[in-house]
Amino acid sequence: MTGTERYAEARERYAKIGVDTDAAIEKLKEIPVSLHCWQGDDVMGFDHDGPLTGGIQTTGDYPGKARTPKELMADIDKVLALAPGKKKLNLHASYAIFEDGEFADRDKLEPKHFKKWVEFAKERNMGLDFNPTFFSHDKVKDGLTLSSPDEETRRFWIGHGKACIRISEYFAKETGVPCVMNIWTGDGAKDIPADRLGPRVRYREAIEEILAEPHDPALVKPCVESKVFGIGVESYTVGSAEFALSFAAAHEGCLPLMDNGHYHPTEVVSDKIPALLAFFPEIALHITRPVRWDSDHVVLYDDETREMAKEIVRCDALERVDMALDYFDAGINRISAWVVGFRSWQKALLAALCTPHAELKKLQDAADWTALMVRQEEQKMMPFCDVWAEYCRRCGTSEDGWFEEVKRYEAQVLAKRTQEG
Ligand code: RNT
Ligand code: ZN
Repeated sequence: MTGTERYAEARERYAKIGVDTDAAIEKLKEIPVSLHCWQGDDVMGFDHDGPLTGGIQTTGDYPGKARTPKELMADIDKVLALAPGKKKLNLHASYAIFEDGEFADRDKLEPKHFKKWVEFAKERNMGLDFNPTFFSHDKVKDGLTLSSPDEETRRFWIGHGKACIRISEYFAKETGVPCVMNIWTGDGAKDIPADRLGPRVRYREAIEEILAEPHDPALVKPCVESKVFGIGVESYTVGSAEFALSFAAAHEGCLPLMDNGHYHPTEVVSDKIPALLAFFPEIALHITRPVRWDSDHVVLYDDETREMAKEIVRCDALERVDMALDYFDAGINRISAWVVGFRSWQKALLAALCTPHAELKKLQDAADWTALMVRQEEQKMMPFCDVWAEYCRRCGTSEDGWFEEVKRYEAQVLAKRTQEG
C-alpha cells in the first residue's frame, strides 16, 4: 500500500468517529509555533564571550554548535526544511548582530542590530518573537537584575527591557506579524532570604516601567514568565508562579507565560491551561521536557505533551495560546534536537485535532465515565501515524528520512566546524 492509500483508509476510520482529518491537517498548517534560536548554540548568543550564567544551564558538549550568525542561520534553515508546520522564529536579545566592530550594550540595543534577523525572517515568511536577555552579563549583580536593590543595576536592566519593546515593535512592523515579548529573569536567592517582599515590589515596579515604554498593543504582546527555582537560586525566586500570574492579571495587555519546566514535578501545565483560559483572553507557553527538574530536555511525543496540546485544542484556543519551544540539549546533535522537539509538538497538536472532543465532552456531562474511559482508550489505537505522514507530505517534508539528512549535514558541515576549532 502506498502512503496515500494508507491515508485514505485512516481518513475513513476517523470519519466514522466524527473526525475530519483533512480539516485537521489544513488547520494545523496555519497555526504558528515559535522555534527558539537558542537550541543551536547552547544559549550563548553573540554579544559576550563568557559562559551561560544566571540560573539556567546547558549540559553536554556535542560537537558542531553554531559559532556565528551565519552558522546559526544555516542550521535554522536545515531545521525549517525538516520540520513540517508553520513557524515563527524566537530570538533573544543576546543574538544581536554587530557589524564592522560596532558594539552596543544591552540597554543601548536598537532595531538595526537585528536587521539581519528581520531579513532572514521576511525571506522565509516568518514572524518573530523576542526575549530581553537578563542573564549572562556582568551587570547581573548578586544574582539580581530588575529586582536589585542597587538603583544603577535596576536602571540598566529597565533600559534593556525598554529597548526590547522598541525592537519587538520593529519586528512586528517589518514582518506584519505581532511579536510576543517574554520577560524572564533568574532573579532569586541561593539561601533563605530575609526579605521576600522587597524584591518582588521592585520587580513589579521595574516591569511596569518597561511596559510603560510606548508601544502598540496590537503589535507587541509582553509576557511574564514564572519559575520555581534555578541552579544556584534554590531558595527563593522573585518571579514565582503567583507573582507572574498576579502581575499579568493586574496589567491589561500583559500575558502570563507558563513554561512546563517551571513547576513542581507533580504539577502539570495541561491542567493550568484551561484554568488560565477561564480568565485571560490570551496566554503564552514555553514547551519543554523537564526531567526531575527544569532540565530542558528535548520535547517528545509523551503523555503530558499530548495532554497540553489536547487542552489547547479542546478549549478551542489555538488562536489564544502563543506556543513557543524552549529547550536546549548540548549533549546530542543540535539540529536533531530541534527537529525532534518541533515534530513532537506538531504531532501532539495534530493528534489533538484528530480527537472527537465534542463527543467525549458529552459523555463527561452525562457522567458516563465508563464509556468515556473506553472511548479515550480506543482513541489511542487509531491509525494516527498515517495522518501524520500525510501531514508531512502536505507540508513538503516526509515522516521519515529526515535523520539521514541531519547525519549528512553533520558530516559535511557540523564536523568541519569542530576541526577548524
Ligand atoms: C529559563 C526560562 C527562559 C529561558 C530562555 C532562554 O528557565 O525558561 O525562558 O529558557 O529565555
Ligand atoms: Zn522558558
